[in-house]
Amino acid sequence: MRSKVTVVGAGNVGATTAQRIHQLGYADVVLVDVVEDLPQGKSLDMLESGPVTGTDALITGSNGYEESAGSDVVVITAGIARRPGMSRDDLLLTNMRITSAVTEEVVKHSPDCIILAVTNPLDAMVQNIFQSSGFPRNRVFGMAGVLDTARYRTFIARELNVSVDDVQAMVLGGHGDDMVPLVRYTTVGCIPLTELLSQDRIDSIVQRTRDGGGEIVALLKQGSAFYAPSAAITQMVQAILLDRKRILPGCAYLEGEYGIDGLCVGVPVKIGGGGMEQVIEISLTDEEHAALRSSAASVQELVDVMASAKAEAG
Ligand code: A3D
Repeated sequence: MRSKVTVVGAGNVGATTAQRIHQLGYADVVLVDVVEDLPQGKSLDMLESGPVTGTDALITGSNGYEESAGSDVVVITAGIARRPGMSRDDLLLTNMRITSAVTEEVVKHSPDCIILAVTNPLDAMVQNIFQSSGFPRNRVFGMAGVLDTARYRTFIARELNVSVDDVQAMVLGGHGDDMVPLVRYTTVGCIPLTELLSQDRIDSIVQRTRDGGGEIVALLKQGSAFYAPSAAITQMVQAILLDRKRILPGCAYLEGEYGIDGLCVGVPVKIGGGGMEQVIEISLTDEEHAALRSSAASVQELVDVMASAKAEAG
């Protein structure tokens, strides 16, 4: 029996994610969106690629949640994407309302699922989905660090003209301008990055990583990145479905780890069949720790804005 994965939001990220997961062949996929006929059309198109790509997995589109019932994993990409000149904060309250409504349906139809949140602003949406779901923290977490790390690894591999496979790295913190690439833990074929590149070059790669989302938005003119994001989501979904126990950066609800309590922040986690099975605590220098705290403070500001809006709405 194949696993079942629902992807909510059939836009650029959701549809590309559905395509990647469907093509793996070991999970049936349900694609949900509010736009009439859109998820049905995209799913049928993907289903018809099966004979060519060699997958027997099913993929179905829907404007409701009945078809999604009993999903093992639900990926939430529903929301409004960031447009040029728009800050992540502008998206906050609209996407909060969208993700709250989506979560209610997901919990009703798939009470045992693992939710992977993707909608921006990521950390705040993970917090909102976690609180709205009532699920334990291992079953609600977010994708951002795998994407940020992929960008960082790409820039390092291109700079040194080496395989991306040999660049090991981890980006922590919130998915925003104050993310925390851990240069001290970055290695290339086991060699510390600091032995291979000057501080100036490292600083410029770190800055380009921080600006990575904006760089794509500026080039695309409309919409935001989706190829690398969907690859990152698929890696996390695979880690769950195949119980791989991968150590990856993920946005998790912290309960005192790293001195942060009651907030969703990007940290190293173990991902397997149980979802976010463990928060991995690594030692940080005072400077790295201060950067993580400052990143968490930015997330807290958004969480406070959401709490005020919810209180006002009664
Ligand atoms: P887009 O192509 O606009 O797709 C969003 C889809 O969500 C649209 O098809 C909408 O119709 C749909 N939608 C809106 N409201 C609902 C609802 N209530 N129920 C179901 N579907 C709904 O955007 P995108 O696919 O490019 O991006 C999706 C989200 O992911 C945005 O919030 C992005 O900012 C975010 N994103 C996050 C990352 C991270 O690394 C965290 C990366 C890329 C995109």
